[in-house]
Amino acid sequence: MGRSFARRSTSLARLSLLPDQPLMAAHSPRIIAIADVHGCLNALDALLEAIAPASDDTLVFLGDMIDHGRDSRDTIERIIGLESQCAVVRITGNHEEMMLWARDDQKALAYWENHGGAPTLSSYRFPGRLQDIPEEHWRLVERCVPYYETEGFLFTHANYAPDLPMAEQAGSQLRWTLFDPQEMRPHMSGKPVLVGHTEQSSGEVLDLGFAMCLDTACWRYGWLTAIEPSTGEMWQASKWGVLREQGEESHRERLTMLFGANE
Ligand SMILES: [Mn+2]
Repeated sequence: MGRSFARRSTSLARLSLLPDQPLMAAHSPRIIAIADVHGCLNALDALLEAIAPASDDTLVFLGDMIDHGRDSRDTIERIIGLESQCAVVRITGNHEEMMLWARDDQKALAYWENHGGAPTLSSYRFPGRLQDIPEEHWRLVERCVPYYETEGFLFTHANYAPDLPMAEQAGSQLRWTLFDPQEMRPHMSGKPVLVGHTEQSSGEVLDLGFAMCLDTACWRYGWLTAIEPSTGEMWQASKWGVLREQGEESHRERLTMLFGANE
C-alpha cells in the first residue's frame, strides 16, 4: 500500500495543472433517485453495480419497490442489505400502502392481490399468505417516509400540490395522483421534483424541467431508471439485468415495430 501511495504522489507532483484542492475532494457524496423497482431484482442489481454506491452516497427509492415483478422478497432483502453500505431513503409508494392496508381485512387483501400483490406473496411462498412475510420485511415497508427534501431537490412517489409546503401535502396526492404533463406546475419551493408512479409508455423519462417522472415501466417492457439530479447522470437497466446502451430502444418500441401494435 505504502509503495503505491508514494508512486502516486510522485506522479501528481509533476503535474503543474493539478487543481489547488486536496485529493479527498475527488469524491463528493451523491444523492441518487431510483424509480419504481416493482420487484425487478435483476434490474436493481445491474444499476447498483453500475452506480457502486460509496458509504457517503444516498440512494432515494421513490416507492413501489414491490409488486408486479416476481422478486419482491429478494428486492426487500437487497434494500435491507444496502442500508449497511450507504444511506438509504425509502419513500412510501401506493403499492407499499396497499400492502400495509392488506392486513386490515379480506377486502383490502384482495384489492392488493389484484393490483400486483399476488406475485409479491408468491415470492415468499406459493401460494403465499400474509403470514409468510417476515417481521423484518413488514418493518421496512412500514418505515418509509412520505417524501424526501434536500437543499436542491424534492422527491415524492407520484405527485405534489404545487402551492402547499411539503409537510402539508396529502398522502393521496403524494402517492396516487398521476403525473399529467398538462397539469403539472412548479412546486412553490422552486425545487425540481423527482417522482415515479406514472408509467411512461414511451419507456423514456419525462422531464419538464421543474419536475421529472422516472417510472420507465421496468416490469413491463421498459427500464429501471436511476438519476443523480445534481449532475444529470442517469443509469437504466432492463428487468433481465442488462444496462441500457446509448440509443437503445425500449422493448415496447421494438414490439410495436414487429407487430404494429398501437397500444
Ligand atoms: Mn405507484
